Amino acid sequence: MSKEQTILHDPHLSERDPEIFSLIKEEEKRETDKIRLIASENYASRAVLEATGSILTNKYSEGYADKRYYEGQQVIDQVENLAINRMKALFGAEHVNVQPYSGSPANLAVYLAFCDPGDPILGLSLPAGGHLTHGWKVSISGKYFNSVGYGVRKDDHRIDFDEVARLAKEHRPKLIWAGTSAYPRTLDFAKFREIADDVGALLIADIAHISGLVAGGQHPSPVGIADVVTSTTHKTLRGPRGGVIMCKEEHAKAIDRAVFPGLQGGPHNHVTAGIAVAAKEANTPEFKAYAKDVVDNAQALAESLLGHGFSLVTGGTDNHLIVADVTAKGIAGKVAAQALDRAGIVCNYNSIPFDPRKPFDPSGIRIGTSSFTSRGMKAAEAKLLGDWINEVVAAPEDDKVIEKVAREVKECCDSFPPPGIPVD
Ligand code: DSN
Repeated sequence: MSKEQTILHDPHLSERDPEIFSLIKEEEKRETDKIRLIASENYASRAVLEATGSILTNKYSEGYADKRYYEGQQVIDQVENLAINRMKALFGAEHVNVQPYSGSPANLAVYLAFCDPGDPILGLSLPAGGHLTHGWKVSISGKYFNSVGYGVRKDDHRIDFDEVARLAKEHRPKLIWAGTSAYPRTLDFAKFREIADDVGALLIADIAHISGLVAGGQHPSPVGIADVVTSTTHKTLRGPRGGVIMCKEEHAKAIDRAVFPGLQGGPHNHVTAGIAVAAKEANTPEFKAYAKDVVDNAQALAESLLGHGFSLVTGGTDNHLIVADVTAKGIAGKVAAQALDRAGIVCNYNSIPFDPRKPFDPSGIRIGTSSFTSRGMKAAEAKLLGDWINEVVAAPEDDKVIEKVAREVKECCDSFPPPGIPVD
């Protein structure tokens, strides 16, 4: 086949599949014109997107560098080693595995490495701000293991370390999770370590939400304290959708065997390349400034919301996220989230600790500032954002208010084009 014929048979996406092409364009516009506040999302850079969208997707490479089950790994071994070494340098980890497909498989690999079915495990319960994979009953982690959940204190919604210690003594868990999905405060990894040591448990830190803050020096690191640290790579870290496990050298074999061949087949090499790029980007002074801005913006937004009389879980934030109990404003979380979406402000409804309402119709909303900050928005915009949220929550059915806020949000967004999205 001549070069011309190959090109003829390999059209661009816009020609090959106009439906998917135009849906991608539509999503680009949505991500450009709206303020995205979902705490687990971000904007990956153009460089990360280019690596992740590359031909590295074509290659199979089951195994690890120099020990693969397929030939032709001259390039892939270098890509994976770069990703590993950059993550090691970024977090100071002894051993790194960059193959988990995302955070849930990374956590499942930890169970496979250290637990047998039925073993006791201890994690922050989902309604208190924990993650599904830390033992919540509907997840495999709650079904296959004898899962016990600790909570937060009723008076200040902070992690109840007395309860963690008591439950650890009572149930002697194989492992203890220190990690969260909707918890706005700093985690005291040393305190978790103390409790784990008292009962001979492994300490596993899941830093999926905060890994960018850890890398940027805005949150204490569990590396060197926890036995194993898991993370996604796409939240505050701003990489592609992926997962990573970091551990002490003594656990390296168990973790690597659990990921492959225990749980997964071939690693997604295009994602590994994206992780390598993100780790390089995160090891810069610019990224440190970004991480600081993420926290500063969350605190400016919290202040603005508190000024409007919002009730915030724990009364504020130390990290990238805020959980607000909007029932105090006479509205349910889902109604608030849907009205905000119509106004161009995208967040998610969320349970609050001790929520009297059901998870599908809870009392709160969760708001994160990672994507907002990636566009270069700062405290002045965070203050405005608090004003807009207040306006919408006060009049969720009023189309005039929603349209006015949507116009103002769009105008603001026009001044802060997000990274990674081509300008047409
Ligand atoms: N479900 C994700 C979140 O939004 O926090 C984490 O996996």
